[in-house]
Amino acid sequence: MRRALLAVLAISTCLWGASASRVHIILIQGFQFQPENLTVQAGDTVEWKNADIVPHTVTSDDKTFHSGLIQPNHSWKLVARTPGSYSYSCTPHPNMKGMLVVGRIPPERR
Ligand SMILES: [Cu+2]
Repeated sequence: MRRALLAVLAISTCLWGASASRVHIILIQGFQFQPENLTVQAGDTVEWKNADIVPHTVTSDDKTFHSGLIQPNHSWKLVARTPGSYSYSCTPHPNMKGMLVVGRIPPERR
């Protein structure tokens, strides 16, 4: 009886953990960020994967984040901690633009 209760507790802890923070993938392909606009929650991880044959960067206009050159077939991860709207672009190709919105964690997920 007691063992069953512990098992239930363990499972619910795992489920809560899975919904508390997520990993979002943005593909860099054809000189575009896909998706171009992404909204995540604070604490989530965003991973940009470069599927092109040239290096790109992920650089926010306000310089909050800058990936450095992401080589082809490499990726760069950011843990989005501070809520806000961040427009970003690629330094070598300024016409490549994206928007990352970091929302606050809703009370039910705290
Ligand atoms: Cu680029």
